[in-house]
Amino acid sequence: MAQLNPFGNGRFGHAVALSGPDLWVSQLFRIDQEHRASVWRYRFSGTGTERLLTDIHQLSLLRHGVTGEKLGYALGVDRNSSRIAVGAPSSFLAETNATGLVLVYERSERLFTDRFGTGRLLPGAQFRDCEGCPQMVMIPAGSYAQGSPLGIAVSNPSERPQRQVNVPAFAIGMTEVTFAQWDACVADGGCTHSPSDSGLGRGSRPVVGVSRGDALEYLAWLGDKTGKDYRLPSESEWEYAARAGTTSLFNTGDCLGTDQANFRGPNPIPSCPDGINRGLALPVASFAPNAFGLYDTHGNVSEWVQDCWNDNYTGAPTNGSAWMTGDCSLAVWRSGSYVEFGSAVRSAARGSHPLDSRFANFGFRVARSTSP
Ligand SMILES: [Ca+2]
Repeated sequence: MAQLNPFGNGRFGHAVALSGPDLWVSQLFRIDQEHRASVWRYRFSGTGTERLLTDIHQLSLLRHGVTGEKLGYALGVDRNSSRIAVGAPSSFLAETNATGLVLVYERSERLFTDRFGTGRLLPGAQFRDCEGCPQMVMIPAGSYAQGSPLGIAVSNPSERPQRQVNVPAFAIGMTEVTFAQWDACVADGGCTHSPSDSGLGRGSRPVVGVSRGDALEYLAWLGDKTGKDYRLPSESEWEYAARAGTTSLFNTGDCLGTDQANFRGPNPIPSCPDGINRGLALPVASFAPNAFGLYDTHGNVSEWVQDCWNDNYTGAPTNGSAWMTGDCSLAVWRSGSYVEFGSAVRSAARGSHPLDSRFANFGFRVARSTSP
């Protein structure tokens, strides 16, 4: 499928490339006063996109007797790029399949939902499998270099050899799991451990004081509740998601500031500007997300992942799966936390602790596989 790219912040929202003189426009949308979408089926036979624009626009106006502007939707063609746009600004994603069928995905409160039973969520789509469940982000399949190359002074031998990993599409928590999400599991009898918040408050702060075993209880409960296969991310998935296409030390570049993440700012990467030391976990999503829309992949709290510990990447899987051999008495962590120096919150930084470790600066985020 040709995936749509938004074209600017204009009135047409998102756009899709068209090809061929005939087009089935199988879904057109109107947003009603309650911001709900309605669907009609139209067929257009045109000789060009400009003709198409006219037809769609006129039919829409005829059928509904109101202007798109008034109802908060817009249809049209970007004349410069000859792309058709469907939907309200920032309200829809659309794409065409091989036969020119336009699929449109409704956006509501930053939630992209497949309305047409294709079972497919676009990269960047966000969803939640239940009320109170972690918000998930669809991560596109891709290939990247995991770990650190030789010659990076702040890196560790455990991050080598750097190697190419192919990661299938999957979904990962937009944020670290929060106390509110954890407490729902405790209240429901799914989680046996109720960790202290050390007087900082619960709610949207990341849950801490949970071991990897505790995290597995939460994931099992979440799986039962939703019927989905929730799990911890693999190390490869975690780093791929954290990098979001970047190859630098951080997804912000080779420096990270304490206006970008929560870590021990007075000890940044050498030659990078100093920051502050907050000394506590902040509510999740207190800083800007990375390019995949994920928050706090650098610092705040460290995050347990699925793999067994290995001292280096020699022999590690290259298909994105977790490495389930090695020292399985140790749980691997990623992200680093508010207590760590800059070097320990890098995208490639990794370490381990015994499985039953419960620390005030350790939490986790969830993941689950998705159908292609
Ligand atoms: Ca984190």
